[in-house]
Amino acid sequence: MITLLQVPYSPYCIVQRHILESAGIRFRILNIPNGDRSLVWRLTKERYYQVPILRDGKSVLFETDDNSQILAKYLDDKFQLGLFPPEKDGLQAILWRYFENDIESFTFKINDTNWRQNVPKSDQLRFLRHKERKFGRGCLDLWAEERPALIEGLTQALVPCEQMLVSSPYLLGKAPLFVDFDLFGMLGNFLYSGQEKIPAAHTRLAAWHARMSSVKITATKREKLRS
Ligand SMILES: N[C@@H](CCC(=O)N[C@@H](CS)C(=O)NCC(=O)O)C(=O)O
Repeated sequence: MITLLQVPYSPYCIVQRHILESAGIRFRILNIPNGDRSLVWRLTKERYYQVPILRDGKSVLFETDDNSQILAKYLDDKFQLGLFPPEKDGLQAILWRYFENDIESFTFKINDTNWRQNVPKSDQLRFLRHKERKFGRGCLDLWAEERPALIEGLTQALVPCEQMLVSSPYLLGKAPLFVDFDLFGMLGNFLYSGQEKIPAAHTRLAAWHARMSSVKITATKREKLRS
């Protein structure tokens, strides 16, 4: 069975988790502490320490660069999910860069203002240290102060997404593709605390989000059941 190694609120983990759930694929979740990547390090033979990674039998899958999308493409290929139609390759590659950089630069900071609620107590010191070493001392308090501006920035950054949904139920047409799951993951991180809402101005996006929350995609190839 497939195992997803994740940190539950990580945007990139939510992308993979939601693909697996929406396709009805049987999988196990292994939550790892944000501050202790030793299992990921060991399973990837000391080649990777980020999350998510996937374990499928003897195979261990992980990203090779910021835009590799190895995990999603592996699931797409293995279960024939139709998330990467070739004619949309270029558009999807442009969109996921926008979602994972421009949108995520707002969503993760807003989510991190709820860090004491999201991160287990045993991991809070390592979390704080990790954030402050990367973004500077006091960054979490600063983002809490900047919250209104961050929400405004996110609202603006989401305008193109709202516009894409004017004439179709999903970002690139009638069916959800990888980029729908990708944006869903970034927003899933933003919404994780239960204290945030999709900006009210974006009614189409809110409807899309509700649709995506219970979407079913067809796995035309199923994993063989082992006897
Ligand atoms: N491009 C990667 C990004 C993964 C990533 O940035 N993961 C974050 C968690 S949200 C992480 O593990 N950061 C820990 C670190 O870099 O030390 C993907 O799509 O999976």
